[in-house]
Amino acid sequence: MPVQWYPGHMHKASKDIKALLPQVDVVIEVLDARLPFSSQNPLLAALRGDKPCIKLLNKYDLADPEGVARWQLYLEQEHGVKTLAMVAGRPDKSQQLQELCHKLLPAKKTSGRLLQALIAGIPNVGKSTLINSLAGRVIAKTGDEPAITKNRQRIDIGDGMVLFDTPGLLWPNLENPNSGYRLAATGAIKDTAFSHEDIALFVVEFLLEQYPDRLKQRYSLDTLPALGMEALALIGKQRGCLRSGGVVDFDKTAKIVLTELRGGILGRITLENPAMMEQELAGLVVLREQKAAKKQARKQPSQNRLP
Ligand SMILES: Nc1nc2c(ncn2[C@@H]2O[C@H](COP(=O)(O)OP(=O)(O)OP(=O)(O)O)[C@@H](O)[C@H]2O)c(=O)[nH]1
Ligand SMILES: [Mg+2]
Repeated sequence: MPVQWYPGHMHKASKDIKALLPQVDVVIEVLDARLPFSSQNPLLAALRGDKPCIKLLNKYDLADPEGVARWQLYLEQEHGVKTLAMVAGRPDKSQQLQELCHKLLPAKKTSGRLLQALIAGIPNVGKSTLINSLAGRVIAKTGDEPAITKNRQRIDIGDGMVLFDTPGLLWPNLENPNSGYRLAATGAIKDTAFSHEDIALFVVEFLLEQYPDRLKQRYSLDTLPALGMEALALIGKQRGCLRSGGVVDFDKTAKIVLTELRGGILGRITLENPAMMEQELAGLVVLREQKAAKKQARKQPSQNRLP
């Protein structure tokens, strides 16, 4: 089922989280390690205030370790924030997470009170997989389709810890067009205005810049063209994605590139870095100002118009 981001969803999620927060000792924000900026929920930081927060960079098995390390340094500059690179489902990593929670809040364990953690994150980042792994049994349904978790759950995972599953639906920041592309590239959002070809082109352009050797190796390309569209055409030819008359079938080629990216076949890749984020956030400020100015101009009386 496609995900739609109704204002009602946002309102309900914020209300539910606000109601739950007084009981919560630590917020565990699950992010996709390949896109820690684009997989954030834009309101969560404001909602959680100064509650301690662990940012879990999940799907670390698919992300570039160097890129993740850079994000960890960046994210931990924020007061009260710790990070952990995670592969949800791996027991050693679950153990590390529990240890980190107790380390952040040592008084809980010594006082014998339960440590209560809220697991929050946008759809498809791996929250349910993580909860099942922490609980040691299947509690939450998991799946490739976003928006599977519907109801709030309180789960005792032992060792003095209780989890709350994300209530409601937390949406990603789709105001930034590049974030939309990256979320679509990883398969986090399926219902987008972009075609496979648009998304694959975005990915190939990024790979040409950041991971050119991976492209060369995977698609047996001796040299790389400067343009993404040309690279996509070469990949199509290599993979025999041709229509009659030898014309490249871009849709088929795009699907191959996206499947290989999502499955980690192109190697471990991180799709954004803190510098890109800063630049895109600055671009968004300009975009918002332009929109506000246009709105204001529409509201102005027609004094400047000719009679
Ligand atoms: N490779 C990899 N896949 C993961 C990892 N964690 C989760 N997944 C996969 O990602 C998909 C989504 O996982 P879920 O646990 O259902 O995600 P969710 O955040 O609960 O999603 P919603 O309930 O829709 O909000 C599933 O196919 C999981 O198997 C991970 O660390 N590595
Ligand atoms: Mg879930």
